[in-house]
Amino acid sequence: MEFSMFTSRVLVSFVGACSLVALGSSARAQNIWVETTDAGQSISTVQETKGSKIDAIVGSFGTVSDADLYCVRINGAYDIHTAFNPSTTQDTQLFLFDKYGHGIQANDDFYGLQSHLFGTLPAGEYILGISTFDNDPMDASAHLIFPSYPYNGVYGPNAGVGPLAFFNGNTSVTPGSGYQIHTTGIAGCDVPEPGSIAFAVLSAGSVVGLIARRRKMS
Ligand SMILES: [Ca+2]
Ligand SMILES: [Ca+2]
Ligand SMILES: [Ca+2]
Repeated sequence: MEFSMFTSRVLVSFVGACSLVALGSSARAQNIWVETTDAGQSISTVQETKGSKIDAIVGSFGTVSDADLYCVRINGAYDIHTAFNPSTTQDTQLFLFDKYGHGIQANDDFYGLQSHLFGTLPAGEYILGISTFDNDPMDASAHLIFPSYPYNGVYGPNAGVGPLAFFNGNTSVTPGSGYQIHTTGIAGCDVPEPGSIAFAVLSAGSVVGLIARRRKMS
């Protein structure tokens, strides 16, 4: 609830897309990704986040059928949960997919109606999704990607389902309602793969070596 004093609109004007903000009496530094326009709800319209460490994602549900997908990087342990302003009681759902849209984990109700994902994943890009009950991710054959009942379960994907194709289901969310996703172990998608850094260093070394060899030969 550390962000309750801010609305997402204030955050947009105050911190821009991703900034360092001191929040609350503890004045802890927080890197907050603010939804830029509306994050998409298909694999081709996932919103790319930026930053070496993201402590929270702040956005809003523009319509009753709005779902938002964010590209994030995870490298090991992660913990992701929702929290709304105390004045609202939206019923969130959280989803984690691989970068191709295959389901990894989902939860609807963990803390009351709020949602919680946690675990450990190999280093890579993932898609973090949020919607409100009962707007669920479906595959191309209109199968639910995740079980949805009991609502408090933290689920892996249903057997035999394909990647995310669309969201489907009725919600009672008030259009324009804001959400806050608190994240631990999450970075932006602009952070390069550890392997690609090593490759870049090796490539740079190879170029230097090649130049040195050519100078010796000339
Ligand atoms: Ca949105
Ligand atoms: Ca959206
Ligand atoms: Ca919920």
